[in-house]
Amino acid sequence: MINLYTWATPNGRKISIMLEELGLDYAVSPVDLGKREQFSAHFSAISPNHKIPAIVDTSPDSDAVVIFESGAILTYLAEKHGQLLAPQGQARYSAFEWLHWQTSALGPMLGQLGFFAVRSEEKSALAIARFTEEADRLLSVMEKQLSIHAYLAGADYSIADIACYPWVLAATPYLNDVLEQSLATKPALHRWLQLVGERPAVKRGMAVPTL
Ligand SMILES: N[C@@H](CCC(=O)N[C@@H](CS)C(=O)NCC(=O)O)C(=O)O
Repeated sequence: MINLYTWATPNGRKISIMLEELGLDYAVSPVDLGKREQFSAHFSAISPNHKIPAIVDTSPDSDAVVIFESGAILTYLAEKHGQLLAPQGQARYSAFEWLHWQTSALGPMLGQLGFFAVRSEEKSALAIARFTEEADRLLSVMEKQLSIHAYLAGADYSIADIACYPWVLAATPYLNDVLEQSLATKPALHRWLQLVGERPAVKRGMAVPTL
């Protein structure tokens, strides 16, 4: 059985989508970030960076595994089950490119933009301009890729799409004030959002955790 430590955020939902896509039985342990449960002794032993998502896999078919960082978890699950990641060649490494691009660039930039433009009481024009510009640049990179290929890593849906989808979906309403113009000029991105969003496993994964 896999135990998923998660919360109602884009990073957490990447993993519930993946588990739903694979059709695995899993338990959900909500980590209430508002109550600072990410700093509890129990969770710190699983995720020393104090962030969700993390998994503990005690399935009888392999040795017990504990993993934090969404990119590592997606790679582990894809390799273990031989799905959603090409076994070799360009498609495999394209999936890794976009997966790492998401965790190192798209996620952090949209996260910082959300902090400065929405959550922070003090509004810094310089910070908002900087992160809006960078978020727009990244979304344009994605738009270009998706205007050439059906999915981020090429012709097939992969862990790269799973990593990016909850972030782009969240940005469309949450960051609409600052990204409206950017999002309005990205038809391929909207095509992809709809294509990925209509998958039954994605719908189920986006509803985890139930609060
Ligand atoms: N690079 C990490 C980022 C994880 C992350 O930022 N998680 C957020 C929720 S979306 C979190 O746990 N925040 C708690 C905190 O910052 O205290 C990943 O991809 O797993």
